[in-house]
Amino acid sequence: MSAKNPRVAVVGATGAVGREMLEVLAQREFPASEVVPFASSRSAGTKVEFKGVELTVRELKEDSLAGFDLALFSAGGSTSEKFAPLAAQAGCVVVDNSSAWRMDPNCPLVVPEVNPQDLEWHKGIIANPNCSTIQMVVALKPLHDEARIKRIVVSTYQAVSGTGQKAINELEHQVSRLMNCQEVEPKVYPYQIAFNCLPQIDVFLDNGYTKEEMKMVNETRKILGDSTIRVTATAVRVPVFYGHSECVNIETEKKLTVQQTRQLLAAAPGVVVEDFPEKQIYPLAVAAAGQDDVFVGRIREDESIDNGLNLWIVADNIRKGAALNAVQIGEELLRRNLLRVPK
Ligand code: 25A
Ligand code: L14
Repeated sequence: MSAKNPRVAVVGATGAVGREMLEVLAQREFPASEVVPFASSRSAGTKVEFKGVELTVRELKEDSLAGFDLALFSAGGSTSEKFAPLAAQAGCVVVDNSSAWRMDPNCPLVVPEVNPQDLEWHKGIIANPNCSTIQMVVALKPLHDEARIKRIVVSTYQAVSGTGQKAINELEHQVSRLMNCQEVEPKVYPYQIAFNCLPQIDVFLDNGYTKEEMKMVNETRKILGDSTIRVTATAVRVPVFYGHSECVNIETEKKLTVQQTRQLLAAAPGVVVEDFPEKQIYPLAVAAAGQDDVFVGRIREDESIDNGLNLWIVADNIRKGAALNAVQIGEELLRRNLLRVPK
């Protein structure tokens, strides 16, 4: 093995995000000497596809990640809490997609277009942010740099794929049963998700917000490196398979016109402006699905305050929101010669 051609493990490789990680590693020709899929004992022995070849999924055990240079984790928080420190101790750098390490002061929380410099101080575990947070900060970073954002009010319209393969199956199943006048019994979500909107993502906290909403508040401040930004969020599950949409209102210190905002966004890495109201052109979840960029449209001045803007921000939650961002972190680690666990 060598850090130039790293051995890469994908943990949670049978899940919605894990399979996309394999896909993105292949598409971007990540210079791995080997890629090995891991999952729980339930899936050990099953096959996943990588570059047209069937790989056999291995069970993740305590000593599995010794000898790997990089492990991309997407197997839930409890798996990450247990196995990420073991991997780092064995010299394998972890990029973790769960919420377990995101707010840990020893773990950088990174979106490569926004704060790649935070990779410099990693100690072996790097956290991949929440999907809704990633797409929002990619679009807001250039506006914050230019005009300093004071306050963000965001409402999300989140796809079921964020919850994993079982939720994708549940929406499909409920739609087909309801179309046949059959009753549905919710399993993954507390209520019927087909033809419905659920104002709850993840569990409720003591302050009345959901955990997903508070992730957006805390992660946004950590990634932008500005604890003074005020953020308030409402996270809603909608019956969409792939692609999170967000209605984002910002208040800035300096005024930004619509024209300036479009120019700043058009020049920003990873952002595509789709904003022609006269032609009814704006970002759509079904169009963003399978794409790498963050799409922004419906750019309007908030006429109720002096320096305010409204934006509609859409991205593929499984790609930029999870798998792609994790692989981009791997690429940036290689570029900066940081694919090693500091002593
Ligand atoms: O609540 P938690 O713990 O935080 O977990 C939340 C879940 O949300 C997803 C992810 O689900 C996670 O498990 N998730 C987390 N962060 C996410 C994010 N930012 C996110 N999704 C989107 N964005 P998932 O379905 O994507 O992935 C689950 C993977 O984790 C593996 N796993 C679980 N426990 C593990 C483990 N791996 C190693 N060690 C452990 N202890 C899990 O493996 C899966 O790969 P598995 O063996 O349990 O998977 C088998 C089940 O996967 C489903 N499935 C897979 N492929 C398909 C499929 N179903 C239908 N069609 C398929 N093609 C089956 O249900 C199967 O039983
Ligand atoms: O913190 O949509 O990455 O259910 C895990 C659950 C993202 C959203 C995280 C969902 C979340 C996801």
